[in-house]
Amino acid sequence: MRRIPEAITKSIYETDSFVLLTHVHPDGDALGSLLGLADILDCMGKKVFCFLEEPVSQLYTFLPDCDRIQTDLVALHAFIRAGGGKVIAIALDCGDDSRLGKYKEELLAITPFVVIDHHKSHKDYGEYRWVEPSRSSTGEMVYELGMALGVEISYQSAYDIYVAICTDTGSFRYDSTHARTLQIAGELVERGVQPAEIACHIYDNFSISRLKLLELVLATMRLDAADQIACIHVTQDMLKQSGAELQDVEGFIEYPRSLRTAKIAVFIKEGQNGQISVSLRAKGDCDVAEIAKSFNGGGHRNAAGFRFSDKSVEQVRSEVMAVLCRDLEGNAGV
Ligand SMILES: [Mn+2]
Repeated sequence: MRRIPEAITKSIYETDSFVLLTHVHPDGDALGSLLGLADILDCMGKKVFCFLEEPVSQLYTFLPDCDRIQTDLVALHAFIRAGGGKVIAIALDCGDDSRLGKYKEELLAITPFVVIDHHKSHKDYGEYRWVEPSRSSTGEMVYELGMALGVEISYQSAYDIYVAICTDTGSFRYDSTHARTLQIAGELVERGVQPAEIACHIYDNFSISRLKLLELVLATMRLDAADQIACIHVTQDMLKQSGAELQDVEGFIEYPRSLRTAKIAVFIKEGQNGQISVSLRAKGDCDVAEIAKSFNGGGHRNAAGFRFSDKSVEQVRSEVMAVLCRDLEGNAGV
């Protein structure tokens, strides 16, 4: 485990106002890290502005403090002005500055710009960076940062950080789960976090429309490479038919991934405006980060993704499946 760059802890001590940011379409790690760090900074008596370009997905509104996240750019500018130019931006769990969203340029203009991330395919941006791909989650790093800053982690922060770690490790199942990950989770539980309560919010919280959407999506499953690749997809039509939203598909890729023979799970999502995004999950020693990179995407060894804007779901599927089949063949017998 690497040391936290001193420039980061030093500038946190010396600054009063913080803008916290994360990637677009934030997942549990993004939101948990953001809110967990916000609470740590609160405890240090700092002023904190949590900014997202869109409201939090209803999958995560159970996070008790998620209503502190603001989407108002005018309020953000007012906060920066009030800070008298001495404001730090901290981007959490964002491996690529293009994922900061549509206000990227304005956000990057805040200096110093600090980046805390664990993506394997991390692209360098910002002044101060603490990037550790071996970490299970950015939430784990936020916990270490809180410790390094000498802050007593509150129940609130512990809750947020636990959600971050739990979601990014698939409930401590992925191979990014290390002894330190579980140690930290244990320390969070000692601070009052109840794993069963959080698991209930994350996993046993489907709406009827979401479950209907799952039914439609699972019906699209196609297998290839002797059942080693399992591919599902979702279309705008299915969203209409079920009454669900695209954000409801979070976690659906776990189903093709759960197939005994599957080495790679693929999930193709048709967004609005013809955007197609592809998520990949790998089991064992398959490295999907490299494959995602070849499609101009990124991610981790076991979880990665990329996007297209000018192809149909069918075109994307045949193209991606062909590359994955070749990749599996290439690795056969190694
Ligand atoms: Mn993450």
